[in-house]
Amino acid sequence: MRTQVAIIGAGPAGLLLGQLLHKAGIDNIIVERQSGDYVLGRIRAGILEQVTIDLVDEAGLGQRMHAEGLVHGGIELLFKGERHRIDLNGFTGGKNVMVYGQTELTRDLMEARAAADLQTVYSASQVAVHDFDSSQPRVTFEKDGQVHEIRCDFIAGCDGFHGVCRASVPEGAITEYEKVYPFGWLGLLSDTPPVSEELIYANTPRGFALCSQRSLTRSRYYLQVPLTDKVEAWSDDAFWAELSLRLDDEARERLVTGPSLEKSIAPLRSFVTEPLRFGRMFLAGDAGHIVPPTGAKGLNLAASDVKYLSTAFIEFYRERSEAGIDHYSQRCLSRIWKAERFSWWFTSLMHRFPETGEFGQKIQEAELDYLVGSAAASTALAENYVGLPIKA
Ligand code: RFL
Ligand code: PHB
Repeated sequence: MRTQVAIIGAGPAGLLLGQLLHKAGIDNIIVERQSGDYVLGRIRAGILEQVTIDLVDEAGLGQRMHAEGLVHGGIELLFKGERHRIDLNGFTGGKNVMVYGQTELTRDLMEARAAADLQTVYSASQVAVHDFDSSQPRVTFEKDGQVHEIRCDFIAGCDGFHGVCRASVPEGAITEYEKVYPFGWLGLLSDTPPVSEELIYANTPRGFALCSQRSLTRSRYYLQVPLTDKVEAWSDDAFWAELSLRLDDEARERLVTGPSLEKSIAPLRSFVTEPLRFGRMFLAGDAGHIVPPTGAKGLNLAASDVKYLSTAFIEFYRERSEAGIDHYSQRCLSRIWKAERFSWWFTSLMHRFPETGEFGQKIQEAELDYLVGSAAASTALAENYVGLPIKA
């Protein structure tokens, strides 16, 4: 097989890149380790920034997103038993975010790819990348007991945190920065109406909680839990009881409970790889960086990487210019580190840390008090939450 860009991973980064390249007339093949159903079954992100919405529109796939996505102009912060609204729209001169699940976005991208008859190899095993330090990189994989090879101009490593691309870089050529948090998020999805119109981020003596949603009839809730907790030990009843204890009186009364459609525990991590380019292989999305989910930045960062990478490839093929390729790492990392900082800060502000004593607790409360009372601090939160602009 031969293609221009071999994309490893059919998550949102890989699928979006494939679509943008296809629109620009650049040939690509996606190789994915899992089946399509498995990829669609993963419940993950829920919030899209304007930058991501624009990119989905650019790919020509925004129709269902605009019809079904819910535009949110604010979030609520709950602490010391009271809720305070941050007017995202007001503090950013009219910017919003959109509630549209990663699952739905992935479905739109998969359907468009199938409709355009673009090649995606699902359930590929033994995926390996070769010769990316030369001008003729290769990808090999096994499918149905046979070994296949793709010869290509470039490899896009969109294979997530546990992928093969980053792992194939020689040790001395890569620097990794990491922070692991001493807790996880237990998430529950249910077909119940959301407890509130907007998202509620709660800092409570029992730990952090988040009330999110996927639609007017589907809710997504999260609880901060110790890393030692096992999801099997959390019955639905136990989840609802604990969530209830972390809400304010009004939300507690409004909370509608129901059977879980999905329940899982995710660890929280901050992680950045530098650089993101290794010869003719490029890392994009979770393959190159991870943020704790508190700032809702993971999927949106994957989208901004893809914007820079697709632009760089288009420049390369149309204008024979390597400028975009040469600047890829630096352009991405500048935006990535700002999102890392925001996600780390918001995580630190909203969670209970085992090592923080009463002093730390008081400082957190003072910062939250300051945040909701200061237009300057609220503006800083709002402009980061809706997403920093993509620089050309
Ligand atoms: P993905 O989605 O992990 O996709 C990578 C794909 O690569 C495949 N793969 C391989 N394929 C071939 N060969 C191999 N050797 C391979 N190894 C792996 C995998 O099977 C997979 O299909 O990465 P991508 O595309 O970079 O997308 C990143 C996002 O998925 C991620 O950042 C977000 O989900 C993070 N995230 C959130 N982001 C937001 O922007 N807003 C949110 O509200 C938000 N909430 C969340 C989140 C992530 C969460 N978890 C579970 C980590 C909430 C949670 C709970
Ligand atoms: C979600 O709906 O899954 C979600 C929303 C906001 C976050 C994290 C996750 O900050």
